[in-house]
Amino acid sequence: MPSPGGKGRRIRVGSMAQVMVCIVMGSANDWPIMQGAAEMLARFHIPYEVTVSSAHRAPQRTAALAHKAARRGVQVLIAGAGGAAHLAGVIAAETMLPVIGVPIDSSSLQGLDALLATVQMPQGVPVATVAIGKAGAANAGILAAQILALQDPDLAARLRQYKAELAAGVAQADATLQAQLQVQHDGSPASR
Ligand code: RP5
Repeated sequence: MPSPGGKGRRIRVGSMAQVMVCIVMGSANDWPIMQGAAEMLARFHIPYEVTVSSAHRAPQRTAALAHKAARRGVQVLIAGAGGAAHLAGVIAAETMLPVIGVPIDSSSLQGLDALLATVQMPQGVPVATVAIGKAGAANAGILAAQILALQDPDLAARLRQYKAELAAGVAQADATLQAQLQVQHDGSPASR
């Protein structure tokens, strides 16, 4: 997928299908992190779009984007920002769609500032805040998929398959570790 950019332009993936998830970033520089959310949505065959907007640098653009999202058929918004990260909160203030916030570690505080700014919403305006950085971005994509799967049995099946693969990976990692430990044990003087 190309880097997102261009004035007022949204990169759209799944061209013939209705966009279900809108990924918004405070800066195009957030893309290397937010790409993780896009990759998860693609993995689950969810049509999405990516755009840049900023709560501080482009407040009107951000409000308009949030206002129009539901009318355009978007069902979940993912907002990633760093520093004094108000993007997810401002979007949540302007829409009834679920908003997932990704704190990005782009400042000298390594994302702790973005985490607190994203998670500490006042009562009445929730933002589902995930972990700082890459794991959070990937989890935002998975969480969006889980929300959409409530109304989509095929998507739910793809998510179940993904979780089964995660569990199989853990079992495989343990089997590999046990084999290594066994070799070490068999080679130790005490076992001879
Ligand atoms: C935030 O400020 C953005 O989300 C980004 O993480 C950070 C720095 O933005 P740039 O100055 O790199 O555009 O609003």
